[in-house]
Amino acid sequence: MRCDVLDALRDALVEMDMVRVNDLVKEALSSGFDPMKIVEALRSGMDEVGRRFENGEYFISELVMSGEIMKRTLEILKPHLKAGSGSKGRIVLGTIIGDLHDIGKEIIKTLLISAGFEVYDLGVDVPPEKFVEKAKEIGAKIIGISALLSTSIVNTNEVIKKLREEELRDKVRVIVGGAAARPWMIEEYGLDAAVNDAVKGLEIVKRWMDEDEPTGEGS
Ligand code: B12
Repeated sequence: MRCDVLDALRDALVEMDMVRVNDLVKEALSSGFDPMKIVEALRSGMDEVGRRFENGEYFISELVMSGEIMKRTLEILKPHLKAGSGSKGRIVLGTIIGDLHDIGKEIIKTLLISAGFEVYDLGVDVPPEKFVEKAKEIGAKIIGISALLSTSIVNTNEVIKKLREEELRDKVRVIVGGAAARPWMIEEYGLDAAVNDAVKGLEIVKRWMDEDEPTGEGS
């Protein structure tokens, strides 16, 4: 089914019309749209910006500009993402080394906090050992990694190797998200999950937290 406000929002982001994006987000919220549907419309706009960049139609300046609009818009949406209560557990989060993209990371972080998780955000360009050190320090059972560049995604395997070295692999689960995340990485890199959708990622994390200790790789 066509949805005019969300389609218009996507187009306004692609055209980098910040004022219109702002107005349409407010209109969508007051019309009762699920905030995650709004996020997905914006993400689809970002995908189109990425396609235009690949085709040589857009340049770095457009990537920067669309990123800025997306970040500002996220600030409007954050208070509308459902609030939870109590601590459901600790999660270490960050964007893998070599990668500076952080918009998707901010979205999953907001969802996790809203669902009641304690999130330790290490930022962007995070070396594999930092994820593991932090998880060890705070006793986190989950590491969440954001990865958008195909050149950096392989570094998620280093997190797994480090966990094995520290004999923590059976205690900590690793989920990778972001535009570069693909299911084949689960087997290839020894991850527990790979998704490019924050809502699916949140469901997986909640399920893990409801279960007992992890049973091993790929569980
Ligand atoms: C905005 C943008 C930028 C901005 C980033 C601003 C910022 N603060 O993040 C800037 C300008 C800095 C940038 C730079 C570059 N970029 Co860029 N960028 C993009 C763009 C257009 C949008 C990314 C985005 O924010 N999407 C919206 C968010 C919401 O989507 P998302 O990250 O996928 O997140 C969702 C889910 O995946 C999930 N999620 C995300 N993380 C996590 C983590 C967990 C644990 C979970 C569970 C879920 C989850 O939640 C979100 C909501 O559902 C993409 C295009 C694309 N299709 O992704 C290119 C893109 C990622 N960039 C690309 C490139 C090439 C670059 C540069 C190398 C360009 C250059 N020549 O310098 C540099 C790299 C810099 C670096 N070292 O990181 C390529 C990567 C190609 C590839 N296959 O490797 C893309 C795909 C564009 C393209 N089609 O060519 N970029």
